This record gives sequence, C-alpha cells and structure tokens, in this order.
Amino acid sequence: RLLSTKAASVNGTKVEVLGREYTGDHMTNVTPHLLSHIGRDLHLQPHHPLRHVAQRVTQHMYRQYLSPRGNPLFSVHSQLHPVVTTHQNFDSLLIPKDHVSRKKSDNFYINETHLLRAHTSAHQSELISMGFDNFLVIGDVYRRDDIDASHYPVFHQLEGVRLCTLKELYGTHQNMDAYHLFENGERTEDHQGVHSAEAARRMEAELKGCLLGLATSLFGQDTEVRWVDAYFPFTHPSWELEVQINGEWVELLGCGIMEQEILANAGVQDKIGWAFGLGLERWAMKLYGIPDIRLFWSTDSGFLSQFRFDDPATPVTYKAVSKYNPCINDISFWLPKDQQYESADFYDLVRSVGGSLVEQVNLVDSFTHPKKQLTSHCYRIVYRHMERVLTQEEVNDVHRKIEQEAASSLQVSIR
Ligand code: FA5
Ligand code: MG
Repeated sequence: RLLSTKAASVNGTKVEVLGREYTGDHMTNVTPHLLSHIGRDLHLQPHHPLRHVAQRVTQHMYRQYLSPRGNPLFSVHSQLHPVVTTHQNFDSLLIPKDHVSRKKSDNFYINETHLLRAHTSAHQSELISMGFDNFLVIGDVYRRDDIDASHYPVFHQLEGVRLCTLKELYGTHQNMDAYHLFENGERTEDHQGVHSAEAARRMEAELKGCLLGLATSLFGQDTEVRWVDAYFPFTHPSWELEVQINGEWVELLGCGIMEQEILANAGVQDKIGWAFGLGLERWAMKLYGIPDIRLFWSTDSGFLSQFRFDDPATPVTYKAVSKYNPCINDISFWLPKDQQYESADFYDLVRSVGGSLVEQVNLVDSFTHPKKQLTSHCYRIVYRHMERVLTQEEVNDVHRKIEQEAASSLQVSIR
C-alpha cells in the first residue's frame, strides 16, 4: 500500500493508529517518523522477502502439524492491530512491574496504558483465551533500539504457540494412568515445579526438533546452528537459537516452555505449551544474504525486483543494488488484433535486447478501446547500470531497439 493516506499520525494530544484514536499523555513518545512505518505491512506485501520467509515458516508448520483429517493444525494471525495494552505486552506475560523491558526509553508508548507492541508475544494470552491451541502470529513490532545493520526500531516477528494435552504429547497407551503432565514438585533448571520432568523433556524435544527442522529446511542441512540457554519471564526453561552470518553468531529466535500460570490465567487447565518468537528480518538476511536490515524498507526496484517470484521457496542470493540512479522509460502499444499475445513474451524480448541494463519491467496500464476493440498495454522499464551513470541518450537507444523488436516480432503497434 502506498502511503497516500496516513495510516497513523500524532496531532497535539491525539494519536491515531489505523483508525483507532488515543489520547496522548506524559508517556507518549511516538514520533511522526516512527508512525510513518505503520501500515506498510511489509510481511503482507506480495513478493516482499519478509512475506516469502513468513510463508515458508507457515508452510513448514502446516506440514509438520496436521489434524487427524490431514488439515493444518495452526491458525495464522497476521493482521492484529499493532497497538496493545501494557497488560498484553507485559502483565499477561508475567513481566514484573519494575522490569527493565517496560522502560519508556526502550518502547514506543502511545500513552500510559497503550504502546506499539514490542513483541508478538503480546497476543499469546488473548488468543489462548479465545480457544486457539496451535497458532502463529505475524506482525510488525516496535522497539527503541539503536539503528545499525542488524537493528531497526521497527522489525517483524513470527510467533508460534502450541498447547498439548497429555494424549497429544504421549499418544494413546494401555496404561495412561502411568503418565501425567503435572506434578507438585520443585522448580529446577530443566522444568517448572508444576510440570512433570518427562512432560517438560518431551515438549523441549518437540520444540527444538520443530525449530531445527525449520532452520535446516530454509538454510540447508549443513548450516551450523547452536542452542544457547536464555531467560524470559514467560517461559521456563528458555533457549535461543543462533546461526552464523559472515562468521558471527546471530540470534534467530527465542523460545521455551510456557509458564503454566499464563495458561491458567487464560483459562487452560489440562495442557502444557511451548512458544517461540523469531525475527523475520534475521531469517531473511541469512536466507538471501541481505547485508543490512534497512534494505527491507526500500521501495527501490533494484531491491524489490530481486524477490519478484510467486513460489516463496525460490532460491535467491541478493545482489547489491547499484548506487547509480535508475532511468525509467515507458512503452505503450496496441496488441495485435487476432493474434495470441502474452506479456511474458514481451518481458523476454526486453531482457534479450536490454540485457543487464534492464533492472525491471512491469505492466503498468491496460485498457481496451471500446470502438476499435483494441487493447493497449503500457509497460514501465527501469534501466540501471551497476558501475556507472547511464545517459538518457544511451537509454533511449536501447528503448528504441526494444520498440522496433516488439513491433516486428510481436506484431504490436507502438503508440
Ligand atoms: C522476544 O521478543 C520474545 N518475545 C521471544 C519469545 C517468544 C521467547 C516466545 C519465548 C517464547 P527477543 O527480544 O530476543 O525475544 O526477540 C526475538 C527475536 O527477534 C530475536 O531472536 C531476533 O531474531 C529478533 N530481534 C530482536 N530484536 C531485534 C531488532 N532490533 N531488529 C531485528 N530483529 C530483532
Ligand atoms: Mg533475544
């Protein structure tokens, strides 16, 4: 979506975000610049690399977990409103009142009671209360982090939550009485006091198996990864998965066994849960070799055109975009009246005549003349050279050759 209408704005004490209005106060620290990111919904944009990655993760989860009738078990929630209450973002996840992660300096507050979600975990409790047992949440998250090649104040997370009954975790056995999810024990490094050691061990194995499977299916069998013990107020035990990018270990996700108190507060008594939260940008950077997190916000066709494919599993290695400006020329023609015409033929022609100077070609307009019964297509061609500035004459030259070739081999009439 183009930002022709503002999706979010701040005006005096009024803060508006995606059609909801809030009254600002002493906690308000969102800026117009930050708010301008809202509504871009990169994870929903067709062909955006973050959407490709989100789709691959979703497909993995769909394949991994099927209902007895063979349907995907996980539901996907990718359009939840980014403004959440402090209860959702913190309290529902057992984050203490004085915890550092609540600081005004680390979050974007709308007012005292509302903020832009700092993680997709903010939606866990509400979705569990609604009755979901297996779900994914995909969305933009906001943090007042530093900005560098791997940190940006707005990024995207994909959250996975799975709740299991005793039967789901153990299968059906003769003497089910021998198995139990819960016990009244001591909290240890390996499990919560309310969980049986065996149930916690099984959940850990399933969770790690699922996430390792995901990493190897995206990055390949030989990719080196490592588990690191971690701490989150909402899971115990907790881990982070790391992967090497250019010789450095980078954190791909956090995960763990959900604190039973969260499930109990959401009305669930007989299940045990695991959860993970991964950063889509980090996965995309590893998968495609994208060197800088800021590139995801690029509207430059040099970046976006590299991901213009329908099958999200298409292998791509990102190539640095030329620092030289593109030249954009349009071409319009009438299609041949009685002959087959396919845009794909024109795309091939443009690539063979223009070679590596053509960065992108798109159909931008199509209409049919009511009287003449002729259809006209307009294509936009973006030319750019990797090593130098292209002159307009040079581009015009190639453009003219494309027109001539199209007229002769595709029988179109240039307008
Ligand atoms: C969390 O946000 C937890 N909610 C994750 C979680 C969910 C744990 C469920 C347990 C159960 P963390 O702050 O580490 O954790 O962020 C999770 C992931 O988001 C990181 O592993 C990383 O991949 C990504 N990430 C974190 N900060 C940034 C940032 N500034 N820019 C880009 N990606 C980031
Ligand atoms: Mg972390």
